[in-house]
Amino acid sequence: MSLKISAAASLVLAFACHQAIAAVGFIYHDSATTTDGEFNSNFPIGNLKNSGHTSGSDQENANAFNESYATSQTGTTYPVTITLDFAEAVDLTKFYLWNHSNNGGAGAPANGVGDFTLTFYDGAGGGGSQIGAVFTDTASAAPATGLYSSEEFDFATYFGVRSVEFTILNKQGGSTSSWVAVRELGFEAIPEPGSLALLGLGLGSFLLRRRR
Ligand SMILES: [Ca+2]
Repeated sequence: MSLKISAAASLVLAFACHQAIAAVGFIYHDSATTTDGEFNSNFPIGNLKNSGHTSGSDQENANAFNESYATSQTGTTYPVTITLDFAEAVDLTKFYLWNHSNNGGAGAPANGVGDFTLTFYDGAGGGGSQIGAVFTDTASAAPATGLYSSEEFDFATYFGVRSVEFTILNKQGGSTSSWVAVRELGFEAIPEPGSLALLGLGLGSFLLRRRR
């Protein structure tokens, strides 16, 4: 193959490489399941991604009773495990959590997540091999009123993730009394190193052509 790639071909290559990057920036999981059921059909697991956020800075309204939470069943036994699946392998470097809030007075921030872990797998549904070490942290309570952004949890990148087990060990203050709720969650994905290198190669050859 000739190294004299035409400018047009370079652009096509760059575009093709860009398209090959599965998911970058703020992303939601593609599907989710939980071992602990739901409070009722108004608070299904699908509510973890029903706000249409595009960044962790996007805000939820603590005052709104809009049935936008995923809530485990009454009499929940802990830990509560939520398995988040991705249709394609992604490289994750940050977790965004919009914890449970007041829900217009019907609930309270105390019913939000307390201690939790994230376990990353290279197979779907918590299958395949575990990637790296388990991430452990404690979530802050959401405000009882007003607008609020996500709480961000940074970690060294987990590469090639197909599923994440989000394990809620307890609620705010360490309580394990009945149900726990989450308003919304997401992740930050970075480009695969290979895709980024190819994108650079494509753009680089295009710029080289322009300089001649
Ligand atoms: Ca939601």
